[in-house]
Amino acid sequence: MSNAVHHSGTAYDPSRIRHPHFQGLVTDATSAVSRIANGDTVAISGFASAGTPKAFAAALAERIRTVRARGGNFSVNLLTGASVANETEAALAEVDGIALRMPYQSEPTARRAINAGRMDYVDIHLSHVAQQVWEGYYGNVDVAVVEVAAITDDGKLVPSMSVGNNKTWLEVADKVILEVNSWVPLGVEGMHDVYYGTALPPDRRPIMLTRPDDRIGQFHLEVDPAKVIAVVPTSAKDSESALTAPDIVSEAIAGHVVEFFEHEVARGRMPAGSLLPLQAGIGNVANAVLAGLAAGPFSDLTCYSEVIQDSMLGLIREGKVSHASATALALSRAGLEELVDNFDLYREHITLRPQEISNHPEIVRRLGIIGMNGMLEADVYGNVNSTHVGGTRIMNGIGGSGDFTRNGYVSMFLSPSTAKNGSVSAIVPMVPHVDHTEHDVQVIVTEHGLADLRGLSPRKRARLIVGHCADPAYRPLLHDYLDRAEARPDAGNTPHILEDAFSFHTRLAATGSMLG
Ligand code: 0RQ
Repeated sequence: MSNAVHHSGTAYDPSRIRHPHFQGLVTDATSAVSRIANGDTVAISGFASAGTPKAFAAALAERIRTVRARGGNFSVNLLTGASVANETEAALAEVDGIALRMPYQSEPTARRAINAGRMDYVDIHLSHVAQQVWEGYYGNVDVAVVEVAAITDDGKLVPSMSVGNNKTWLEVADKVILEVNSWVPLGVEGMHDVYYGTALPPDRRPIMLTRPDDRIGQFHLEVDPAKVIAVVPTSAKDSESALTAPDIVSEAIAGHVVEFFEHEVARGRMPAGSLLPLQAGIGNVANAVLAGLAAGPFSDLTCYSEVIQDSMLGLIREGKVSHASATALALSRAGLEELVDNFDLYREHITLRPQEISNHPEIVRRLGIIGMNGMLEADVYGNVNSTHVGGTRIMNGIGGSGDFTRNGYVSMFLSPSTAKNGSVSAIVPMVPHVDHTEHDVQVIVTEHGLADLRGLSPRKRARLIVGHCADPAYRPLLHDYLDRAEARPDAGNTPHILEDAFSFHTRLAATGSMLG
């Protein structure tokens, strides 16, 4: 492979940048970010650990430092698909370079800046992002920075390991910087399905996707060449998702989920063997549940989710999953190696779509998705807090969990029954922040058991959640709360003692444990 050298001195691979116009725009990241101005709204590629621009953040952070050293100020508003690679988030958050962040983050430096009030954070459903940006709630998008695997000889873009909002960013931004990452195997071409048929009301039409393996779009992203101000060659791996092997807790949760699916099949609510398309959130519990399905009696499973984790590759390889649709690949080092070594296999069984489509309420409802997401805590009636520790401090964000929970066929929340070595109960009288209401949450699962809330009144739900899901150490406290709440003359349909409802949280703040 020859490395051509552009007049700027930057080497590039002509098999990656095949169009002469784009070859003429090759430069390095430092000069590319010099076109970004203080106060700009910058929309970048990236979803979970995949497809984040590799050179942009360090170069922009350096520019911010330089401007500040001269007494100036510099920050941008940063829009993404979801979380992006931790290095990117941290590099910009460390220099307080992000004034406003949307729609999701999961990185400690950014989290601290948000909770300290130094970074504005708008935490929205991932399916809403494109629409809200088109509607102008975030003002003008000045620059898009999008990683691609290659630029074709007719000027189309081969997406890299995630699609996210890239189609929208390329359409709405005034200026575009492309990072062409030669680490991404060219074998990725053909794995994407980029749908160009979305519109704003009243011009919307049905999205004709009726199975997870349907293709409704095209392989490539499009860009107006006149908007492209720089093409930056890179060659760097996606950052790796940190996954730990399933432990006794996540395996117990997976066991309850598999048993539940068998029960649903026996009741005729789901097809035997294939079930219904699965959505699994990100993280160790979701990964363990998918791994647990490998041992279950299911075959010909499908997945319609937003991220694909390692366990999904295993299910595809074993022939248990026939097709997985998502917007990003969020893999560990071993998962990345497995994918890259076997692209021909996985390209047949994986489709990556824009997140407008992977998380689309219309499609989630039509396909009858089984939604499985994580939570910080649930209350005894089934309201779920996924985002705010103690009701005030952001953890990550709602991400896609609401898209799937509100519209899914069965909406499940999976979590260990306690956090912080048992000092925090994941089942509490009243959640101090609500992301998913009791009307949307249908099944709660912890290592101790599963509560199927469908068809039950609030009082019945409460006893089931406490009896099946709460850690046994917390059950007496929770039952006592319910006994007292139900005994009140004004107990009502959803009994609470409002002055006591947050006693778990205040006890935690006072003594360091919800028990003490
Ligand atoms: O913190 O590691 O510092 O101890 O929260 O908890 O148990 O490892 O679980 O990784 O699945 O995360 C809700 C955060 C769960 C996640 C949440 C602490 C706990 C630990 C993580 P430490 P676990 P998970 C698709 C769907 C919203 C977005 C979503 C999430 C840390 O699932 O962000 O679903 N969901 N997206 O100790 C205080 C509690 C706690 C608690 C857990 N009650 N109080 N701390 N923790 N419960 C993905 C995308 O959209 C890309």
